[in-house]
Amino acid sequence: MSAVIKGGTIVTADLTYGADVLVEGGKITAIGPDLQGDKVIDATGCFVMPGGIDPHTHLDMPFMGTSTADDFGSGTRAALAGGTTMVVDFALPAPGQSLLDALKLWDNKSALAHCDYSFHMAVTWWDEQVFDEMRAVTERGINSFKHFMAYKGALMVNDDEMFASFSRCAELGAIPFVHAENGDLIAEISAKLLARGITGPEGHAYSRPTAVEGEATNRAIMIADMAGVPLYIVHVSCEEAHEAIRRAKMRGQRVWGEPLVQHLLLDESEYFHPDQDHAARRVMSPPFRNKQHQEGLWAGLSSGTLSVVATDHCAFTTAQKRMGLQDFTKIPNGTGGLEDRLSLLWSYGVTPGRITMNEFVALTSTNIAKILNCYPQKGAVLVGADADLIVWDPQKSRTITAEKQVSAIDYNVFEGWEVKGLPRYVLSRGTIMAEDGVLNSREGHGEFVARAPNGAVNRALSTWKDLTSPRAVPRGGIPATGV
Ligand code: DUC
Ligand code: ZN
Ligand code: ZN
Ligand code: ZN
Repeated sequence: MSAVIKGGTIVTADLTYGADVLVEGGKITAIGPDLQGDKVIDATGCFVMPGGIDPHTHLDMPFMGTSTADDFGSGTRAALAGGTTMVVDFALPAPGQSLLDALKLWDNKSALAHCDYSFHMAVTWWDEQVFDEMRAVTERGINSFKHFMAYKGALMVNDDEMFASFSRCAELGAIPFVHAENGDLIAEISAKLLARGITGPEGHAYSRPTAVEGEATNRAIMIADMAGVPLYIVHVSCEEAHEAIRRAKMRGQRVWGEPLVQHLLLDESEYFHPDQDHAARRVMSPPFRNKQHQEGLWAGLSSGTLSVVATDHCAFTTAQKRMGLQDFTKIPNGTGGLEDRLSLLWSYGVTPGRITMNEFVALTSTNIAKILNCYPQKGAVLVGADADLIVWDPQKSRTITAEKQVSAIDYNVFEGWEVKGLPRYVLSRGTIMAEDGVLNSREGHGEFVARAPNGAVNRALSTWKDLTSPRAVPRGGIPATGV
């Protein structure tokens, strides 16, 4: 059984052209004029693009005394409804838990997946066992390791642990990811705010000023340089962090920055809303910033200093958010966005001319597929690639509302936003999963996408510059475990 996507305009990260796409056995088998297939998928007036890849989700994740409300079932259905055909979720070992045990847990959770998925492995503690297990994790097809510089006393790793783990990533050809916020300072500032009687959600914004993100981003970049490893910085929300990435790139460091669609569009005024529920529902870390920071992020997307737009989809219900009614530090951190990322970025990025259609594809799919080393299986409209495709109708519009969403939560942080540009068809490995917003997907259809180690290692510039000095440390010369 073959299908041909007919009459559309193909948009990739670098080309825009009219052609049909033939799909057979889950793969793209031909691209060209006047192709024939058993079934015709009409793309007249539409753009044919690679399905979205959201590299930053937290599905069915225990966090802050509760668990995220979307699991791999509702989460991947929400993804497909909006045109995202692959998610990369974070396997999160509890401190002291074996990485491989955590992976087993995430393998079980992902049995519900309706679209393809992969994992990053979080490093939330450090010893010889973690060092050893990191190799086994890469052999399981995971080439990215996440580090939290915040969440002190829970997930946070210290600089020595981060340096050891980054050095191990360098040896394994894996990419470290960081949540860059200074967890020590956040804990101090939060305690001071609570002591002064600032307990509401606005305290969350006060407790995490842009400086704590900028400081941590600079620190992570310099540690990555000393370890001689590339670095991926998740949820870049402010100019201080963005500026650190710009400078690192100019120095010749391979560093990528990922803003979220929420930070591009929502600002800090949300935390000062008179309705406490409204504000608490928008509590995530880092918090939303002011308009100047937003403009900086948009500029980074068009100039290429920021590489990927994700969501950090981490959805909690209003009831869960109310756990922090008396104390903002107890509001589970996280917002949704998986379902609306593409239509929002199209409507508020492509339509007003902030980014081009080709940049849209790069930012939502192709760039991250390359970074994570699953390109061109994913993120491409090429013969041989997986037929994860969207037929995108630029005329189709709707108003975002929780009432009609797939995500399991009872609100949407973009409630009332108008979008124009939505998928007409969403295909996962050649099968139509959604048509005009109506899902026809299947639990268990989603497959794990294995990703080999990435060849894109960095030389440590800090060492390289000093190579002639007697104090120079050759790359790899510092024992990775520190013992
Ligand atoms: N930030 C969030 O808002 N939620 C999950 C974890 C994170 O870093
Ligand atoms: Zn984070
Ligand atoms: Zn409200
Ligand atoms: Zn996250």
